[in-house]
Amino acid sequence: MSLERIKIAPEMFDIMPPEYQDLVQKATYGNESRGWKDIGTSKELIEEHSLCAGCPESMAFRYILASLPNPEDTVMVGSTGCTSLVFPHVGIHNIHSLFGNQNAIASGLKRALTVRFPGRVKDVVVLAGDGATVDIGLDMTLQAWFRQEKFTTICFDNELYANTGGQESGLMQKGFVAKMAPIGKHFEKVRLPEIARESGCHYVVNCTVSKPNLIEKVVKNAIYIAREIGPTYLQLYTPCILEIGKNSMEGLQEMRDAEKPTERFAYREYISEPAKELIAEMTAKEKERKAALKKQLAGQNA
Ligand SMILES: Cc1ncc(C[n+]2csc(CCOP(=O)(O)OP(=O)(O)O)c2C)c(N)n1
Ligand code: SF4
Ligand SMILES: [Mg+2]
Repeated sequence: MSLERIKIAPEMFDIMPPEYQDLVQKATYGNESRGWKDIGTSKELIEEHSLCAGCPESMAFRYILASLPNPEDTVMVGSTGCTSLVFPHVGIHNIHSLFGNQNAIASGLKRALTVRFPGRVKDVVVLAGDGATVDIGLDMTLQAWFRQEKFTTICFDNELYANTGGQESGLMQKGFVAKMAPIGKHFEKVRLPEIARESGCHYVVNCTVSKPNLIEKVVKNAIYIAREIGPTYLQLYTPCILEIGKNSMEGLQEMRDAEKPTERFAYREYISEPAKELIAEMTAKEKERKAALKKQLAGQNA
């Protein structure tokens, strides 16, 4: 979907739902410098959600949607879990896959879009829980990375199966006791960021979603690198406040605690050599663009 295509024909305008009119007129589609700062001032691509009040997944969704560089031409692929409760409210094309199949679906989709729309940038972004990414979907996740499929995989890591009441996941911490895992986890949290790197991802980040500017940066990097070079992976801590017994105001502090230097969500990043070159090129171009804009503004004000 391009910006032109989502314009409403004038004779149909008044019969379109108000939410759709609002989206077409006030969303940040087509704005090159869109980002987290648009949240609250422009039409957001998510306004309601059916997650628990205060669930950090809702913040994560907002930051990610605000940071997509090309939302009109992005398709997100979701999987069953708490994340899938949000997709029906999102103003971006999205597909729900069978639990665990998300990276297989995304592979076919990305290839099909490339053939169907040659010369047009079409981004595919997988967004799924840890159960979908590392347990039931691990084969699909890894095979997509081995094949160097050009899309981004984002895992909302809440360290358990939240949507089905709290079963153990591969990304759960050792020793953690959940409602449906009463004897405590017996083995260490799977090191998926390291596995992603070994499996061919060109950009891997492990962090929390406590800082919107950081999320904007890593989402943009991940998408640009996936577009040009190959698979990218973001593992974002979005604690299940319901399962760890926190109230709706405590999710942010939980993330801040978990990102301290010795903790499991301390910021970690890997960038392959070709990806580093691409980021350097893009940074230089962005600098040029901003300088040109400044010059133009100065000219207008003179
Ligand atoms: C093929 C299949 N197996 C199992 C399920 C049941 N199921 C639904 S959600 C879920 C767990 C989701 O956990 P996760 O991916 O971590 O997402 P979260 O709910 O924690 O965000 C499971 C096992 C299913 N819907 N489909
Ligand atoms: S169960 Fe947990 S992860 Fe799911 S919506 Fe509620 S707080 Fe969020
Ligand atoms: Mg989970």
